[in-house]
Amino acid sequence: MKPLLINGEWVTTSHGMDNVNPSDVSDIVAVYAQAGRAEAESAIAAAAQAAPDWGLTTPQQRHDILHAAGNEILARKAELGALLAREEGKVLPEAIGEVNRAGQIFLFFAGEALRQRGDRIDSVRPGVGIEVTREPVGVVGIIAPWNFPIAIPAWKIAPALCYGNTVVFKPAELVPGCAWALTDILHRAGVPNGALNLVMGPGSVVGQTMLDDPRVDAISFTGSQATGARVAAASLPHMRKIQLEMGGKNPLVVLDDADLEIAVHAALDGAFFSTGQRCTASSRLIVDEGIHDRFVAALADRITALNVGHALSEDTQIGPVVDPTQLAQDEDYIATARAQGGVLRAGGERVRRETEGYFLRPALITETEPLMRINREEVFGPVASVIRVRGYDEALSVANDSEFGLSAGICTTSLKYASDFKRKSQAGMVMVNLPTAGVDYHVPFGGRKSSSYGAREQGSYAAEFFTTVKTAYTCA
Ligand code: UN1
Repeated sequence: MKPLLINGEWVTTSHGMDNVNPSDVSDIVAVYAQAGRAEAESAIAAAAQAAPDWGLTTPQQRHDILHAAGNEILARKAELGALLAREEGKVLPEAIGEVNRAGQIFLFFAGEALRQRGDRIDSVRPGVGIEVTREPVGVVGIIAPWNFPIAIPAWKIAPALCYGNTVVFKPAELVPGCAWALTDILHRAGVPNGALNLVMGPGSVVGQTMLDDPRVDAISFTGSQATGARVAAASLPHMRKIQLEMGGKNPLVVLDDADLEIAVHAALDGAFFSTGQRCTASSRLIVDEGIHDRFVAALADRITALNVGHALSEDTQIGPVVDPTQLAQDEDYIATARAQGGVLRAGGERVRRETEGYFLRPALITETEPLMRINREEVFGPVASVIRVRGYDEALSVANDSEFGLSAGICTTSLKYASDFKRKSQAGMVMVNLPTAGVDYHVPFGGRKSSSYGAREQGSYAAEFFTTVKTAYTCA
């Protein structure tokens, strides 16, 4: 059984959970220890105890640890990519790409540790000087989702440690493998005892213990809207800092003047790669009437030709859905969309392969209206809907008509429309002639409206969440 890490010790428990391969349910990756309330509390206590010393380490010490971890992740990307593909179902090239991203994130924050600086400002009063500096927040609880098993933990843990915080890390129950490997790498890279703790286990136990404990100073969460709301409500009584990344219903606008090949590729990649299981997925395709039929026909052909199958097979382009619950949800949304008048134009059927896995051909649903459920709620699977519009103004207004505001894209050859869309889109991230998903690791990530709450993740903007500002006055 793979153990928890608490206060620098590997700890086994009486409960273990199987990590099942969604491409082949007879393949168990490994068994992972499950923390109960007691283990979660020990992890929080250890993080609280380690916080003062870790917060006072030199930038060089933090740089060296993050740098060593980043280098090891990059050196092992083929092996870790295979583990990721096996436990989550992302195809191997995407999985290796994600591991690469995680490694780069650690190298970026290794550099950030050396670039921390403050401001020196003259007071409005004579003889008084002011220094503005950043300090660690303290103990950070990290609650990660299953869809990016190594990159999301990396982009939360790396800045947390970089800016001098200690961490209690709860990975998603479906993907303990990458979480364990990452923790092992950081532990061996020299993170001191208690500064990083790994507690696998259910949200209702481990997550809840973190929410209830006043020693947890901040929580960075990525996951569903419903759980995000619980994190927020439970954190308010503690006046705890929170950073929430939740859902999306990301629009990809295709105007009549778009390059058809670019638009079809942006939709195919944005909606269906990573089996559509990205909060940034291009799930609402908003298509101008002049290009609509050509776009839909070309996209449907590409969907039909996609090779859906085992994530580790060389010719697979789309891996399995992550688990039976998610598969049932995807199929429910397809059925509801059809019942409300949508037309299933391509895909949407289960695919049989040699191994038993959760294989679903990506679904394209046309003739949908903005108010249908398929255009309001996040599916989190390989399901995209098409809304036909007349011209740019209608496209913009349909794109913004959502409770979400994570990412938005437009395919056009017009500088005028591209510029206007970048300005008026009510999303945190805007893409021109690109899929809405697939972001860089060194720039801010996050959205508006119900998609996100709190400061941005990633890049140097991560300092907003993972530090607190101090203004110090001196009268000489
Ligand atoms: C990406 O699109 O490259 O959970 C990243 C998610 C997002 C990350 C998406 N937080 O899907």
